Amino acid sequence: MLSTAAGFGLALAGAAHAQGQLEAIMKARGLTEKDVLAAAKTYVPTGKRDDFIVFSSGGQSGQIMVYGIPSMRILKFIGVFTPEPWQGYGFDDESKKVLAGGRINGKDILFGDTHHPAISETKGAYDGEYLFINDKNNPRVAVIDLKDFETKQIVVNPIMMSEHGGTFVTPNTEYVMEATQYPAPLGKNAGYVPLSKFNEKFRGAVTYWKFDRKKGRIVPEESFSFELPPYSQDLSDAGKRASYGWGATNSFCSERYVGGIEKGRPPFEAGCSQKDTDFLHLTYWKKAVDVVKAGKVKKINGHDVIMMDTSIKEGLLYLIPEPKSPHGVDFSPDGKYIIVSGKLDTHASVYDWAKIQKLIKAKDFAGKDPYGLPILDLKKSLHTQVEVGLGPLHTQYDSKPCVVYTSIYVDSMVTKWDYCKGKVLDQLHIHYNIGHLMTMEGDTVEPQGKWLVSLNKLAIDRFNPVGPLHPQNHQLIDITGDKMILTKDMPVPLGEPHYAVAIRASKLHPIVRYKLGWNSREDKKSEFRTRPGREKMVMKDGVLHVYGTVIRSHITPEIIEVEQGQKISIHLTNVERAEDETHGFAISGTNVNLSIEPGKTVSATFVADKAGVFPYYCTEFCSALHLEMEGILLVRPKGMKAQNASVSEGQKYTEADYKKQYSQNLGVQKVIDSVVNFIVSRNFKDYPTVVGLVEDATDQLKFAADAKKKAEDFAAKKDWQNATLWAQQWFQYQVKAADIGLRAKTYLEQNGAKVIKK
Ligand code: CUK
Ligand code: CUA
Repeated sequence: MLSTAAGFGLALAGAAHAQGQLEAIMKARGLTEKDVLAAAKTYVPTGKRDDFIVFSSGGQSGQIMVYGIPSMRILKFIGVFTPEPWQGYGFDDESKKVLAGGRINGKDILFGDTHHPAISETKGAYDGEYLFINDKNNPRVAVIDLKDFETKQIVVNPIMMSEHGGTFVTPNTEYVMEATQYPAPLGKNAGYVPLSKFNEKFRGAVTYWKFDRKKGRIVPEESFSFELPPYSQDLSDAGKRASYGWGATNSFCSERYVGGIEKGRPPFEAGCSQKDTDFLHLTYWKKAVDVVKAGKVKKINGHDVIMMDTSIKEGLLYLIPEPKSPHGVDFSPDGKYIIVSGKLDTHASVYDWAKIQKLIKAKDFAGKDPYGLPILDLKKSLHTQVEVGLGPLHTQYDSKPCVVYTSIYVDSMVTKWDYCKGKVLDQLHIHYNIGHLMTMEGDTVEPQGKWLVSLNKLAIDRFNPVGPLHPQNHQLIDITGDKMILTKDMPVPLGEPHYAVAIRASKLHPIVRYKLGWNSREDKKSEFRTRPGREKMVMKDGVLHVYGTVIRSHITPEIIEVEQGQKISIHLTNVERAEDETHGFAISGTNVNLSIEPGKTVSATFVADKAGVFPYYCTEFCSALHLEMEGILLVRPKGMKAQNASVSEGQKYTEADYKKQYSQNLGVQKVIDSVVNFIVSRNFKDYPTVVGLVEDATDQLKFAADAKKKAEDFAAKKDWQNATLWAQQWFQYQVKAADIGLRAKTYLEQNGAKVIKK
């Protein structure tokens, strides 16, 4: 045994050795102390988890990217507007239905230009239940359930032709905001209107989509919009606390310029930046709900729209000038201030909500816009303006009171400043041309501080070159001290993320498996769910329905034979209860590709229009015999009779083969028994992970006993072929049970399980 002193000496020597090693590595790799500190702050050791989870827009990939902070490790790309093969999204019938919800005039739109994700809120704080994101181009909104990180719904805006100011949720997720970008006549089928009618016929709008929390879906019939002037509306934000009940949407091009460079007119960029100010729109959604209920709306394409005249009469819509080509609009956590930045101005403007409300109450207006909307006086609404840098865009809030961060596009910089006192605190260069930025829960009533991510548009020289199309660059910045410290770069290789939101990881509670036979896209038991042993094929209305199961390591059925031209609907249920035992299913040359997570039931419907032999298999390396997780689709030419069902196998088995396998299995059983003894003599029930594994192993042992019985029955009939094959199958189940049992045993050993008396 070591004496204490000797042990202490060894530890010291060890520390000195490690120090020497660290220095050697720093020298060899040319790392500074600053680099090593940044690495130490952000490194998440293997097996450890991140503190915050980011949901980032995937830009024109139409997906959402999920990653951790501080590690910046990517966890998932969620298919939203775009098919995503790994998740089977857009391949199985269930998710095709979700994508079909996003069809426009009957046309599949299989991409989206995602900009702004929003996490559902309760009392203005993230609750971690749902996620929303918009599609600027088409324009649509999607709902993602954070129980399983799957897209559940896509709704098409009924009146807009383009949008940008979405998605932003009201403080209890009563509504999800979506505002237009480029004006057009309202109504999806408004048809052609010449540009000479721009001022009279073109319009903007802001839609308040009603969200039903219980169902987890947007309810289009209970949603409504405000008609807005044909300015190019831009971003939105929902008021909170002091400003609860209101929404803000800013705009550019209030000049209402219509372009025409090909006719010798100055281009849009000149015509749209003529005036010194554009307009911030304030919409009083809380009161508007009653106005809609009272029926004071116009139905456009079946959708309730509050026209500008009504808004004026009811006091629902106000304008405030904002300098110059503004972009971001962000309410402070207490809702008492709104910060707006002008892209062509060096200032950020801080509006005072109390002053705004006073002006509205006193009907103290500076004038009217061409549509009669009341305009509040800029100076009288302002708290302060601060010079933050050239091309300020977006602002996020710190956990420290009055502290904010604004992205400065042209200067490639983040400016940290105090919006109460109106002074700049710090500036940090980023690489390069920052768009949005994000602090932890920084757009809620309780920002968490700690980290800031700079979502840069350009990466230029930061990474190993991969051709002319560069990845974007997300940079992680430590904001705990007075000075911002840049710690890490992360290439984003899928599209241009505009905005991202970060939630404390402990607020998310995703499931690890579905209830058995689950239609995840509709959140209910699938009508096609199938239990093991109940697999069947049924012809119904001319469609061959295959009710199958998948479990390590087989697909049931293994052979499907049809006549050419047959419509087939394959419904597969993953009957695994284990964590992380997803199976895939793909058939050669058919575009059938499924992802079947534990418990899930999914379907693939297709016409077997070509005669031939089409192997199918599991696409996830799920077990030692994953490659054997296979089957065959046989498509007979039209009119050809089915051959008799006998199969010719390559291998013949004898009584000796059977006995050899049988005795081997008995040996394996002894090993399994010893593992089982180890587990049940420990307090394994205190470990949910192990309880799950034990359930799984118990299943496998049941299957093993079943196969053993079949082997013995065939042996009794001296059918050595089937007896040996079933003995082999019995062995397969044993291997799986042993594999799971050993995982459970290791877990118990590593987590200090105690021996209990039996
Ligand atoms: S936007 Cu892209 S940088 Cu769509 Cu929010 Cu500002
Ligand atoms: Cu299931 Cu591979």
